[in-house]
Amino acid sequence: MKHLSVFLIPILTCLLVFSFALPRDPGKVVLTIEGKGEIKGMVCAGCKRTVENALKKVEGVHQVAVDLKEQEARVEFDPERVKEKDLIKAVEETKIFTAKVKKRIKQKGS
Ligand SMILES: [Cu+2]
Repeated sequence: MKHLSVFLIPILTCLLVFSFALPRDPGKVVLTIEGKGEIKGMVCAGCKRTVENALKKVEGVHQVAVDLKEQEARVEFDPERVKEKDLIKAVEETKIFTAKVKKRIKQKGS
């Protein structure tokens, strides 16, 4: 029995470490960014930064890429901590822009 645990403990430790190291499937969404009122949309680097910063501030957001030409923001986030409405709310809070979901990017295996 003793020699069995000599094998088991390293294996179990290994599995435990490995399960933490495995990246969890992130949530991925593309948001269409629109301007509010007079504002037509994102027109300059400042607009881009405003939207980027607003989204990056949301806890659980991993990555934000704003595309001025497409007027969209790609966001990668932890789906256990962030919901799409949190992202939309964050953009709304700029008081300059609004956002809506353009598409959800499916992960393989989900
Ligand atoms: Cu601007």
